[in-house]
Amino acid sequence: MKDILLQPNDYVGVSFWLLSAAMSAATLFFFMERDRAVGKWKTSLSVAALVTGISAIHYFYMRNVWVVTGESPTTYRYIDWFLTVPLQITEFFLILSAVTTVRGALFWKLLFASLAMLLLGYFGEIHIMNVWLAFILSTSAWLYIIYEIFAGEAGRINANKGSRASQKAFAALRAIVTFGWAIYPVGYVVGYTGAGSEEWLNSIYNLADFVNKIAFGVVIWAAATSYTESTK
Ligand SMILES: *C/C=C(C)/C=C/C=C(C)/C=C/C1=C(C)CCCC1(C)C
Repeated sequence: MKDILLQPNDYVGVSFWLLSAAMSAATLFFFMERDRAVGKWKTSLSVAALVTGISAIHYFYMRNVWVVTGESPTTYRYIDWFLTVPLQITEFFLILSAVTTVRGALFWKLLFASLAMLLLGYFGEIHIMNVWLAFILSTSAWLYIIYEIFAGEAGRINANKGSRASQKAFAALRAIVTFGWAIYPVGYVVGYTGAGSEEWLNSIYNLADFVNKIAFGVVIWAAATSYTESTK
């Protein structure tokens, strides 16, 4: 019978546990640090805290599903992503509009592409669509986002627009969407090809969430607090 308590050799279970603690602590941190920020940076820190907060709630549940059943908590994971990815796209767009002139239509394009990316990935993971067809389509949606933020109108950053803090935050967030987000498709490929796949799938997704939710928040926090201090 599968154990109902976390076992010392259940490394994936331990990573779920660490993530739920880290997401909770990050949430508290971003909320408390809000006081140090000025103006719209306060909103940015609130959004960062919402992202880790929503994720913490899901990690509490995902951890239990994993420890008790040893199965991937796919539905909880995707509900989490469906809530947090749009919030991150919103945050990204807010910072983008501070460094260049962009049309509102771009926001909808990024939002739609990110939702399509997640929906297709979900269809593949719950096997209502061929795993590799879903992968190819989902990856195309992600590549489209990268194209938009580098080559599209979002790529034409105006060096004279926005503060240095927003310029730096934009560059860092763009790197996260490119390199940080790349960890997810790697997890999918390893998870659906290799042996011991459920373990790999979940460890890689957990690592990816750590980078993309906590590091994402830290980038915003660094910009928010440096802006405050440089203008004092
Ligand atoms: C906080 C959660 C975030 C930032 C989640 C991001 C998720 C992705 C970038 C997922 C991408 C996928 C592909 C590009 C192809 C395979 C299927 C996915 C959904 C894992």
